[in-house]
Amino acid sequence: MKKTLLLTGFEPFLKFTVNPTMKIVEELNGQTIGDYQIIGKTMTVDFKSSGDQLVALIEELQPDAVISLGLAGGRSKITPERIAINVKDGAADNEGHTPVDELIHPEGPAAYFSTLPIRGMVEKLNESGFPASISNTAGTYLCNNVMYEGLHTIHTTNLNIPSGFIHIPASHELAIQHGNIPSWSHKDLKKAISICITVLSEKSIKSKQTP
Ligand code: PCA
Repeated sequence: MKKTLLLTGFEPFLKFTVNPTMKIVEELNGQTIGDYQIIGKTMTVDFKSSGDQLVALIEELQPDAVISLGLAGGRSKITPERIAINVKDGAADNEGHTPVDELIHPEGPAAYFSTLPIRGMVEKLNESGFPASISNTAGTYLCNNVMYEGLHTIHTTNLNIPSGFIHIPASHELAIQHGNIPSWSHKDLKKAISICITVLSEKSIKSKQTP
């Protein structure tokens, strides 16, 4: 049976005039990878509304899994995130908000672990020739915020679907604009995310078959 995957990216932010995650989710929108039909959506970089946007998409689309993507300009590898922490703090978002040491949900736990098969994703990416490693911090900016909000809503509504976040390096297009940052071709970034979705699909099948 076909399942749906909500795949989110972000609009450009700070000094980054394009966000490679946006193009990936636009191009993968409507495609099927493994068991998953992909619904691609782009979210705003806004501390006050990005979390609500993700929660609304989960309520409306009732996906069977959620993967959110974000740009980590300066990282050289694909990095599935292990953990989202209950903190908002950082540079100005696209609306000019600059929260300092704030909790995302005052009643929420300190952190949530990703429920994506992050180890399997990293292994498969490396086997396929793509540099990847697990990241132990998604930061405290919008990417952490959206990862926490997704896991929090899934946990508090007993949804029991896999959810998590993958940071990607800059595209060549961005590196040309910003000089000294590691970059990948758009084709490789998109292929790497497709591999992550394949792993999610295979791991889900396995866990269904295991008594
Ligand atoms: N990366 C930022 C926010 C949007 C994006 O693509 C982050 O790492 O928090």
